[in-house]
Amino acid sequence: MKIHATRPEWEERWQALWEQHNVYSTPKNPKKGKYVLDMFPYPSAHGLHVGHPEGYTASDIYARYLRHCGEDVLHPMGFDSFGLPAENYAIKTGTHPSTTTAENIDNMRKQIKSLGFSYDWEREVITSDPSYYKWTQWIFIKLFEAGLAYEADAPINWCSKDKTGLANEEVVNGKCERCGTTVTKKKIKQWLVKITDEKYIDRLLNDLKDLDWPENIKDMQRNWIGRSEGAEVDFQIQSSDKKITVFTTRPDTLFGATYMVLSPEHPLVHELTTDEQKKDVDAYCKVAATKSDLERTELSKEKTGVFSGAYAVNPANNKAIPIWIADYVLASYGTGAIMAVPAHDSRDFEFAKKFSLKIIPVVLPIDFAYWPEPPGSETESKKKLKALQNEIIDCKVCYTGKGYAINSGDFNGLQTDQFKKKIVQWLEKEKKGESAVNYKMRDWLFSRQRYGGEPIPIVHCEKCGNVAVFESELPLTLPEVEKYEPTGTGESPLANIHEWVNTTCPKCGGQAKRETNTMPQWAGSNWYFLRYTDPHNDKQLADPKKIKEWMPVDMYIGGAEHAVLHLLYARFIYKFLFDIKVIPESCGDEPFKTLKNQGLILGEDMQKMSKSRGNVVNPDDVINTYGADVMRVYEMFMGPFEDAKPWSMQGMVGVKRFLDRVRENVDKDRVKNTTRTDVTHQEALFVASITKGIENFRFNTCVSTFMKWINTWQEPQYIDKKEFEVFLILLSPFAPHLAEELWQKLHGGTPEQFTKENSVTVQPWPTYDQSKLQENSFTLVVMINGKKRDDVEILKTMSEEEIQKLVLGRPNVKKWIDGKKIKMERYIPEKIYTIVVQ
Ligand code: ANZ
Ligand code: ZN
Repeated sequence: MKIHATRPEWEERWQALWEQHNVYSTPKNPKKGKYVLDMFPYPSAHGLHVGHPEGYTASDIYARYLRHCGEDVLHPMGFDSFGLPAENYAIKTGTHPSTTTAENIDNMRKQIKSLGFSYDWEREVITSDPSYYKWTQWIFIKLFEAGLAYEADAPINWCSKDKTGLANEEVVNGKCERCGTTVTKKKIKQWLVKITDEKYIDRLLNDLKDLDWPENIKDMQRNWIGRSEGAEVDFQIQSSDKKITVFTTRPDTLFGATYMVLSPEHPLVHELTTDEQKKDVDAYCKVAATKSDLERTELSKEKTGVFSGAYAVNPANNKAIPIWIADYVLASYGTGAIMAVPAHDSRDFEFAKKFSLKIIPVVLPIDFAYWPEPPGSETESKKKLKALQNEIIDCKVCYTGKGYAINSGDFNGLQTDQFKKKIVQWLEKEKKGESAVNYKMRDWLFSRQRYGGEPIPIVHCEKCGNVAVFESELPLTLPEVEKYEPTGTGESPLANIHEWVNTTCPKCGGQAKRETNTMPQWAGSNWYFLRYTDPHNDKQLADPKKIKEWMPVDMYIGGAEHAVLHLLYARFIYKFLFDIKVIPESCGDEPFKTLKNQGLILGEDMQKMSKSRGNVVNPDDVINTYGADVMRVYEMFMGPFEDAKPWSMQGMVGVKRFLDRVRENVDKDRVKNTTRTDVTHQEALFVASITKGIENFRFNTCVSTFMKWINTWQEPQYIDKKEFEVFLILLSPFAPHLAEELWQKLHGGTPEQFTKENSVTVQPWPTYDQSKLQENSFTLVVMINGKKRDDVEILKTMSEEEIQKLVLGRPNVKKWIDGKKIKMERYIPEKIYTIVVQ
């Protein structure tokens, strides 16, 4: 659909005046400041996509609303600007990454500014700026000093095309997230950050419960941390003095452990494999090394494995059980070895069936609480239970639920939870095991073999080992290089700059070499919100006094794709900075009080927007044709903020018409001064609905309310100026340019007379008497032919006749009854209005 339109001329005019008059500068010395934060963008060459303005408009509405309410607000923006694309471009063209990045930032800043957001640009932060990454490096040194950043020789995910190590989260389905190359393992020296440290991991888990975040995001973090309670149990290897320790969440099934499995990478594999089995085992381990963890653990995958020839002793009953090697057991979880209980673990069950291994049932269900099929009558339920128990006893099914113990010696009859406790006590007494907790989360891989990142401020000295550079030498800046390609040997291009690499040891003054790996992109994004509180400080990361004025963030808005990693890393770093007293005590140790996730904006075809599908909407096109206000209001009107929703040109044109109609009231001189000083009851209802809508992030309902509101302005009547002013103040967070234009017109203000004080953006939020509203009105639901079609706010003072007239005149009702015969109408006072039409 094409309609003729141009961007309203006043939008750029007001943007310039707002900037000139510092309308959005952050208040100094706030008493109780409110911090409204967006996830800052990566300055990509493609510029903004329509998803950016969705979150930024929501946060802008919220920030503007808080200002109208008299709050001191911090609302900043910046750029997360280290990243692979600029570097890959440098490899292709030779253009320095910092040049490309600066151009992309300039372009993106311009685009963001064109939407009229109320950011305080004085506080912009850019993570690749040395004055910023000085403090990213400083944090690293603090982590290093606290023993939380360490070097380790570890197998890393290796992408042979990008020639770099990848974090687990950058590997998708065993392939490199960026280029799709199958990821292999390679061992090199890496820096890791100890996010699993016992001082942090349980805080990261437990503190989630007090956060005002979407529950699904909290669950994703919980699953990522993956805490399991259970036990470690030792199994003696037959005719050897070695033992195998396993981690199990079901120590109560110990008597049912009929074999063991080691992961192919387990250090004991080669030691215990017998000569006859050696060839098979070696061949098996070689193949396993090429598979990703995901491929190995996929449930649907046919199980593979090989017998080691060796046996271990089950500590519960002293029976010898065979030791197998199989890749469904991962080296990186628990102890890398398991006791297999095929009767009660489905992976083990499948494996045992395939290799004809023994199955001993040790748990029988007591009731159906753990069984998916709900029973019918009581006798039927008993029959079913009996049948199930028989199937378990006959090893026909694998039962993973709880129940009571059988085939478990003295423990027979115990129920699962009780059994777990008792057997752990027994194991501890016999010195054959102990209770244990395991986490899925691994330490955070904190180095990249790339040019584009903060240099890790460490020096390797033969005498002193790893030494941090002097803080006074920060920032340790990136040197100029000729070639940006990773060396392909696992080193970064910095390794080739000998003048830079060769240095002296800060401790002993002897010859030493600089660390040549750089930090991952997360390094700059896990603390940027602190820098906004004091962005130009060159003595401290931020003055604790300033941090105290704003932290914690009151409202954090961004995409759900950051649900796990960014938010987890940021929480960890914040807790660490809290512990070392960079964050004042009174701020608490959680950075983000409330979190909101925006939904994905899809193409008109309901598919994800992508170049190849040709369904991408370019924000610049929309702004240049319809203007920033249409873009803003439309994106809020599309649907509930958190939901995925398709773009619709038609919907956008509808929003344009709505804003045009608002403006025409002023153009046609329909707004008149009256003697009224107070808001009417009807207006109060609108104010209440919009206020609630903003507070609950129901911006789409706010826009509907605005539309309903202007429908009440029937010609030829005039609109009361007081009411129109209230309307403009409420509209201002959504469509700030139009609101300012009309506000100034109504008050005869010219651009020359403009000051911050007479701007619509600083007018107090209209108040209304909440109690009066509830006392005096109720919501009436209108049902037409059995379907809810409308709800109407009704004053208690209205007569039944007036209510009937109001209901039948509503656009949402007329739509369904016009041209039809009304067969029945019924009014249930203060509840439902029912209409049946033919
Ligand atoms: C015996 C057993 C019996 C198990 C039973 C389960 C059920 P979560 O809950 O995810 O922590 N396991 C332990 N280490 C493993 C590894 N490195 N690779 C693959 N599997 C491993 O899972 C813990 C359970 O996963 C452990 O409890 C172990 O199997 C298995 F009826 O031990 B169980
Ligand atoms: Zn030294």
